[in-house]
Amino acid sequence: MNLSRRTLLKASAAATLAGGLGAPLVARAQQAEFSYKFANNLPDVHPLNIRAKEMAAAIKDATKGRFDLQIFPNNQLGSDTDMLSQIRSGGVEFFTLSGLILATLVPAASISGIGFAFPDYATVWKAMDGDLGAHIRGEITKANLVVMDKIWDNGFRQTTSSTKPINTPEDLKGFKIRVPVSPLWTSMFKAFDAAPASINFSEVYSALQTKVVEGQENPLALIVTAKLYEVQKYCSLTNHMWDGFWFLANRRAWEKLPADVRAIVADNINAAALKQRADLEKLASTAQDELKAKGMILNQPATGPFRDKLRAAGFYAEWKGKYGEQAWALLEKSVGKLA
Ligand code: X2X
Repeated sequence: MNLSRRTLLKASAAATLAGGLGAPLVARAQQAEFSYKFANNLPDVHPLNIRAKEMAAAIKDATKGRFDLQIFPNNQLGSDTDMLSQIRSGGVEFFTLSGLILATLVPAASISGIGFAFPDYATVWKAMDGDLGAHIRGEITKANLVVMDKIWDNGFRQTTSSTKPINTPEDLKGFKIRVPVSPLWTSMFKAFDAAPASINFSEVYSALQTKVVEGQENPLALIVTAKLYEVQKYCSLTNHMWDGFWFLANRRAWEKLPADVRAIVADNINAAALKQRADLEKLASTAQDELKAKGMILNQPATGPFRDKLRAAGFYAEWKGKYGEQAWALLEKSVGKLA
């Protein structure tokens, strides 16, 4: 042992005795003024977590070490339902959540997930960075959560199954499908006469593996990164809805930050969101080949009959009534007439 290391150990032992905290002196000297947790439900290798890691490093740099963002991917701190209550109580400081699941607290937040509303990404970002997104963020703020300006991407959702490909709406009849915990999702798959089961993402792999459900629906990037191809055979490109993650903060924790730190954190989160959107769009174009290589069988159903089925079941009329004329008009301003 060299001299400096021995000195250091002695110093830290002394600090432990004196402070009774057990933390080595060196580590304590480096501790950030603010150490905040960011929880999410996605795999470590998903673009959201890759960009979040990069963003955490940039924030640490820009705040000269004052702010440390600790990332907990993959439901390490609990399911979405658990985390939604944690972000409200302050158990976690940051959390990314699908607007559709957030709708269990903020009903307006699911409007962006209406079936077959968005034709493409250009229309999504124009609406979510425009009036529709502003309306939703206003409602989230009223529920006493802080939300960053730029929504992160989850993607356009596709349907997978262990039993059969989905080609027409009739194939969904009685289909045992996992949906996230959200009234809109359940309503939509009931309109298809499927048998939806609300299950948090933390339980999806095992629910598919044990065949509690036949299928599920998620964007290609997630089917790849969460390895759902290991427990599903068919992937039907139903493209039935777009989904994104609002970057939420606990209000008390957010307001505790000095204005300069707050600005750095928000700017970096929003900048990372834009990069993550681009990553996912790129991934979606290569993911089909990757899934085929893993042995999945892909098919591309015509979406018209699915839309017609939703219309005939009164799905659009029902949800227009729930969101109200004003919010529905904001959606239709972006995507055209739905109902
Ligand atoms: O739960 C899901 O399926 C997921 C990961 O896509 C969401 O967070 C909505």
